[in-house]
This record gives sequence, structure tokens and C-alpha cells, in this order.
Amino acid sequence: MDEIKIIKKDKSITIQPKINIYEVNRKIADENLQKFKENNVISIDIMGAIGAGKTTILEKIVEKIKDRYNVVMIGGDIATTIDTERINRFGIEVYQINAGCHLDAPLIKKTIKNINLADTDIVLVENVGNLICPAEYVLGTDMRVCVVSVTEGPYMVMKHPIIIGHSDIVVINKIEMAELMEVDLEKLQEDVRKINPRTKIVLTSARKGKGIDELITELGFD
Ligand SMILES: Nc1nc2c(ncn2[C@@H]2O[C@H](COP(=O)(O)OP(=O)(O)O)[C@@H](O)[C@H]2O)c(=O)[nH]1
Ligand SMILES: [Mg+2]
Repeated sequence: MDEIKIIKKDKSITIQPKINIYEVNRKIADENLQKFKENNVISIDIMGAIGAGKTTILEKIVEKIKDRYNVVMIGGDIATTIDTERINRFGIEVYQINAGCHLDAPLIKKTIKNINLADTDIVLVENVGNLICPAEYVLGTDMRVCVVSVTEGPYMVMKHPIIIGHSDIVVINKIEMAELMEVDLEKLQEDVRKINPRTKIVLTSARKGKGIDELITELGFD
């Protein structure tokens, strides 16, 4: 096989901004986390590509926990309110942020000003469907969850090491489709462990509700 030529970004044209936007974001994220903690709110950031199953997973979780906890959902979306409407059907409070390619800590700060955190137990954030931009923008949640689905093919994990590296839990969804998609579930899990040995991995078939109880346990909602 011919050697593959790898073209790297030329460092000489990298712009060094005076303000580190990640640092500014992180400071506000720390304030958000502090606010959540002061009010004993558990907060979760759910990330993943469009179609991975984030909203389906949220629906299944909300259905199971809504009678025990006061849950609020914040949904990030470029154009629609489809996801927040899906969650609002369960009778819980929802907030829609029409954002760009990711949510950020200032947007969460602005949103939580509207929420009565003292009466809230859990805030679930569905980030904008994207595996690249949300990785660098922490929101100030207790945990970050990344959802990948086997219908995205065998390379989604390997090609997105930053978001996998930043995740406390990686959910591999639509596992009933693995054989059909010729995706090796063991290999996918190995890829996750190689990038992030400390992350928890939960296998789900969210549409059928499989693996949701295990995910609820890992999230600490028991
Ligand atoms: N086969 C299968 N489809 C699923 C599963 N979970 C979600 N889906 C479907 O995948 C599509 C995208 O799901 P959605 O939750 O909207 O993804 P999101 O964009 O990540 O929020 C929908 O048609 C869901 O019904 C699953 O476990 N198995
Ligand atoms: Mg969604």
C-alpha cells in the first residue's frame, strides 16, 4: 500500500487571540456549577451528533424519573423547538436555546436565571447535535455524557477523541442495529477506553428502553 501523505495545519498561520475564549467560558461555567451546587441540583450535559438518540434517551429517562424528581430540560438547537416539545409532553419545564453549533456557559447562565433552582432537582441539557464544537465549551454541569450510535458507523469514536476524552459517560446507542451496520461493539468500546480509560460506557437501545436503567444509575438518579 502507498504511504498516505498527512497534511498538517501550518503553525505559522495560527492566530493567537489576546483573550482565551475557553478560559472566559470556563470561569462562567464554574459560576454555573456553583449555582447548581448551592441549590443541590444535579446537572447533566448530553452531547452527540444529530440523530444519535439524545432526545430519545432523554424521553426515556424523564418518563422514569419525573414522578420522583423535579426535572428541567434545556435544549440547544440551531433552528427548531422539536426536541424541547418532545420533552415538554411529559409535563416538565423546558427551555429552548436557539444557538449556533454548540451551547456555552454564558447561554446556560442566562437560561438558569429563569429557573427556580431551589425547587429543581435535576437539569438535563441536550446540547446542539455536533461532536466537535461542544467538546471545548464546558457548561458547568456535574457530568458530561456523549451519545454515539452504531448507525453512525465504526469510526465515530476514533474520529472524535476530544469529545470522548471530555465525557464522563459514553452511551453507545442503537445497539440492536450493530450487526446490520457491521459495527463491532467490542471494538467500539475498546476505542472509547483507549481514548478515555476513566469514562463509563453504557450500551443502550433507547427506542426500546434497553440500558436506560443502567444509565439512570450511572447518572446518580436512583
Ligand atoms: N433503531 C433505533 N433507533 C433509535 C434508537 N434511539 C433513537 N432512535 C431513532 O433515531 C432517530 C433520532 O433520534 P433522536 O433521539 O431524535 O436523536 P438526537 O438528534 O440525538 O436527539 C429517531 O428516529 C429515533 O427514533 C435506538 O435505540 N434504536
Ligand atoms: Mg435531539
